[in-house]
Amino acid sequence: MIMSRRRLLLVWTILFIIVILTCIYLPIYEPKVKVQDPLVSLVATPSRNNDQKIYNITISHQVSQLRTTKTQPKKPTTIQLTKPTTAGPTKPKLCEPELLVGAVYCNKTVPRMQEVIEQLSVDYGGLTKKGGVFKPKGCIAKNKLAIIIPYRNRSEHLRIFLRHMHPIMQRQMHDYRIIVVEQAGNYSFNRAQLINIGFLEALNISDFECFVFHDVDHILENDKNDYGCPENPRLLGVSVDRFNRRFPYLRYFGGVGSFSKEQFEKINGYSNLFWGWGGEDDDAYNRIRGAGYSLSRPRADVGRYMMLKEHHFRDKPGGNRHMLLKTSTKRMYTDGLNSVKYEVLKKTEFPLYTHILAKLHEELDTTRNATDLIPTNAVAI
Ligand code: BGN
Repeated sequence: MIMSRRRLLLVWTILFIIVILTCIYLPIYEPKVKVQDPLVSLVATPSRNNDQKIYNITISHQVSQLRTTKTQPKKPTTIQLTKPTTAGPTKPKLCEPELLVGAVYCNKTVPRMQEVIEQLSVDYGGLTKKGGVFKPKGCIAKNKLAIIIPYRNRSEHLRIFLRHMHPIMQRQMHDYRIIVVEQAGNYSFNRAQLINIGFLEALNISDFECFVFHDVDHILENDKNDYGCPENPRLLGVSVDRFNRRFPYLRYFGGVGSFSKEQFEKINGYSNLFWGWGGEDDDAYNRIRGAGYSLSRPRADVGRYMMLKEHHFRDKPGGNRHMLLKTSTKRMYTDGLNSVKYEVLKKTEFPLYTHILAKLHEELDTTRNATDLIPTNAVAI
């Protein structure tokens, strides 16, 4: 009886020791498993500043889980508790604009540049970086876009334009830069050369894939008019108040046009020979068709623009434009991007745009006959 009581006591003691040891061992063991995979909790904490970091950490998390599974038995409770439920994709997605509203209000009052800077610049809590640059966060923009503005002496329009366009481009989620190319001096304006210069200088800044050539007095009225890369050269300004909302004529390519880099190179840019107002856009239309592209356009209610009238001094119409238009497709491979001559006098990154002041080669004016530039072996397209 005594023996059996002793035995019973021994059994209880052993059981007691086991219970004590288990209690001591478990709390030590549990944190060890958590510490083994500290990256998991990092994944669940989204970082707004460093998307690449999130991506790397997510991968590390998966690798670390694999390693755990191989070397020791899986502990499902621990993994379930700490595994993030929301950190889904391993790679950032393509940007999809979700904040577009369609018709937008156009504020035509003229602001001071400082007011616009205070509304939009990162220096004041806005989203636009120095040089007029924006890149969406948390997703990959479909393309890299340069918005080129041929410009001279339209400061009021530029301020209205910047205040209006930056927020729209940001809602469209483009990775973009606004580049204003200003013609130095008082010689007659050459919109087409400024466009060519803008294209070439933009490519010196970055590897842009899409280009929008934009008159500064055109204010977009519908934010669903997409400025991204078009499949074919695209006329974005279809319905303009100045033309009473009527499409001017079938071959019209003025105001706002968009190209991919390849398309613009294929047509060799615009002609350099159109000094003064008019014709260069019709010539561009001929090149587009001559290179075998069809022209695309948005629906009229989407490609809607208001044209700023005040502070507008129109240049004299170019005297030789009618004659030049007869030879568009014959000149297109010798007169254009590959023949433009200019000098960049100044390049500045202002808070809301990149400014390029260019001096053009004015002797290329009407002193030359258009036919001088047609190579003798040219084939008409
Ligand atoms: C046209 C101009 C275009 C201009 C539109 C709209 C010419 C060439 C001679 C026929 N074309 O007349 O450049 O965009 O008007 O204003 O002048």
